[in-house]
Amino acid sequence: MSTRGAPRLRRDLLAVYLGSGWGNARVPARKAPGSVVAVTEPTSLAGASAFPDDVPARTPGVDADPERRILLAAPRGYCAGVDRAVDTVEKALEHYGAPVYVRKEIVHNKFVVETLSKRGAIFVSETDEVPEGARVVFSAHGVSPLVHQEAAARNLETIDATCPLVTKVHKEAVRFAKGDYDILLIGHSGHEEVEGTHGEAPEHIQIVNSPDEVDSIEVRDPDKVVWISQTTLSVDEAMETVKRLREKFPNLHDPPSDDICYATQNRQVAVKKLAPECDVVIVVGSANSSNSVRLVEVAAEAGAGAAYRVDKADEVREEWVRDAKTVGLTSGASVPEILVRDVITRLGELGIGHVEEVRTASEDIMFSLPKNLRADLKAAGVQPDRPHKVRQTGTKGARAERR
Ligand code: 2E4
Ligand code: SF4
Repeated sequence: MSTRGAPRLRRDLLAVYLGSGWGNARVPARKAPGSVVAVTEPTSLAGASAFPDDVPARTPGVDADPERRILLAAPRGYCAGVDRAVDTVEKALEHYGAPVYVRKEIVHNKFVVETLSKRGAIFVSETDEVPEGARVVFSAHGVSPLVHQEAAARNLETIDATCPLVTKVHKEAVRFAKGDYDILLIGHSGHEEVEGTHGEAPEHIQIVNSPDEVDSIEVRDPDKVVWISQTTLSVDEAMETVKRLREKFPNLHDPPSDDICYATQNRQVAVKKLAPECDVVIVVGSANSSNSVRLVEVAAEAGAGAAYRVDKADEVREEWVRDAKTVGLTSGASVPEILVRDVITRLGELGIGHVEEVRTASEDIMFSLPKNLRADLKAAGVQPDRPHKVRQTGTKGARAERR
């Protein structure tokens, strides 16, 4: 079976983008032809991060007030780990055929999950819902070793779409557990990523949900304690927790590199920059998306008049923006750009038609597909359309601003 659908789709979408007009242009108050909203359901959801997002969409035909504007955050939307995970499910469907089982939501976005379901993905909560011997994809958030064992016991063909930056944190946990450290995992209990990381060394790891929990933590040896974290936390809140931990354990060890990933940091830096100028900030993302919810909090803390999360354009309420001169707009790492474009259109219909981009970093990162899927595609003669090695560049923007 061919996997050429995705590249074809990219050209389709690129044509839509090119047709939508570039630049921070003031939009005349008239119906514009070639509206980007025509595409509500793309052929593929992967590859969005490959699109240039350095210029905003032009708002289609509206009676827009030129004095009212949208500040569009960049970077926003898909990160490299999400793009890879979504591409993994799409390529698995194309190559092996439906159904392909997926343990948990591949990423925490309703539209992505609904769209992939329509194409033949079956989302399950646990591996025991997958028929013996069937193929199952593990989500971008990662799984504990126990889940791998359960899958092996049922002879499942697994494809692991865990983001490499989550895997990096798992490896840190294993290494520090081997060194017999007490590991303090800053993150939200119950979140899939935290469950997966915790499962690497449950006897060594304690979860710290917030700065206030620090007081009640007890360790075996205060000189042999290390902190690690979930990848999608608020940087400021996590640093507050670390500060409190260090007050309690002055010899607290740091992880070898940032666990809060480049994408989380970059999106927070961008929304922080625009929030003080905004009467309201709208974040596109699903309710269970940790990084999207953090963007709402970060926007509010950085001075936005108000901040709201929406899954899709029709959730934007007229009263939120009725008196707004400046509306900030961003999206979480699991959000396809098409949903942001729809919100721009909705805001245009509400009279806000001038789009300005606020860019704080550029990203140039792409992760290769999971190894066994890549091998199967190669054996079938399918050309990969992404690198074979993990490439990580472009993360310095966020770090430079934070430190
Ligand atoms: C894996 C790790 O973790 P969060 O709830 O923010 O996940 P979401 O699926 O919304 O974003 C992608 C992702 C996946 C982030 N980190
Ligand atoms: Fe990976 Fe970061 Fe994206 Fe999570 S937000 S999937 S850790 S790149």
